[in-house]
Amino acid sequence: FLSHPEDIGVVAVGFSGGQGKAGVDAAPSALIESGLLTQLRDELNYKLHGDDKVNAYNDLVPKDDPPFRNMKNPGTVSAVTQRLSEQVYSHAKEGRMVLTLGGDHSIAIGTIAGSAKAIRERLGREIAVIWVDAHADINTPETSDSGNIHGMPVAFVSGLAKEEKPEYFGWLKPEHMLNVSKLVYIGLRDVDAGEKRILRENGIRAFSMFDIDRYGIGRVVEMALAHIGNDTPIHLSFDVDALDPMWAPSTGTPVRGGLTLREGDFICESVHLTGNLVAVDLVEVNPSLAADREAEAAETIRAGCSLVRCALGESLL
Ligand code: HAR
Ligand code: MN
Ligand code: MN
Ligand code: MN
Repeated sequence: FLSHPEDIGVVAVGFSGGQGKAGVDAAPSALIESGLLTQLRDELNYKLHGDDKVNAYNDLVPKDDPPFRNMKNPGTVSAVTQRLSEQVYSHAKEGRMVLTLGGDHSIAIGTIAGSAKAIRERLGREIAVIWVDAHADINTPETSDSGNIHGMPVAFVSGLAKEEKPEYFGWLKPEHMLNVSKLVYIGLRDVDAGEKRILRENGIRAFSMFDIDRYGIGRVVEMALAHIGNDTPIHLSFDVDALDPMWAPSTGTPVRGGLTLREGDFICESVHLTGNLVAVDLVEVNPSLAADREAEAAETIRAGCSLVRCALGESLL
């Protein structure tokens, strides 16, 4: 599905407004400083497009951004994700793979909107999304207890949460949307009651940690890919908190009982092997959140780099 499989559009999103903890905006520069882009260039031989500069989007932050329908920072998150959707779209419409380094998971509103629109225009196809996460991030503003938009991105890009006002995600149009029948989750273990109802009522395919224990990661990935179908462009949205805190402690909402790093890498490798990957997000790395800060942040950054390299084919022999 890529016309330039050796080209990657990189978007570095230094944004934390989808949740309350500072620091997740520093992730892209930490990932880049640890050598991720150099490795993609020199070891995996990709040609990278888009500058290594981290977008802070400060020009988009409204002076006053009061809560709306229970959402925190709604105007900011809407404006940033709208701009991001245009950045992702401009790479994807050239037939490049798009790699987005977050930032909190609210940014997936922009990345999915941008790739869905580009793939529709270029190929007349709908994308599938593999969402790897401890959380389902499918709250509507009304079902969310926290009001944090990083718990709502899937609801907005799938149209389950609707809003007309353009300054509050009303800019999302049908061409940006993800069909929930093409969504599959892996790694869930902390899902709110309202989210469970949404998953059930919409028949959304989800593999929890229970399924991974029961079937093993190999069969789970096989079933997830079978659900999507083997001729479908795939957008992989990987929240580092899908990994167990043993491997990724520096993240805003760690949940014990998660994936091993090896299981996370396996998911990424398997998706790479389909040959259908068109976009990757890596989100929720927060280098400033850790008890033993330096060591734990470094461990989390290392894990994030490993996931991205695996998604881009590093382990192919
Ligand atoms: N479900 C909770 C909420 O809506 C927790 C949000 C999830 N946090 C994340 N996203 N890191 O995966 O607030
Ligand atoms: Mn080319
Ligand atoms: Mn998430
Ligand atoms: Mn999460």
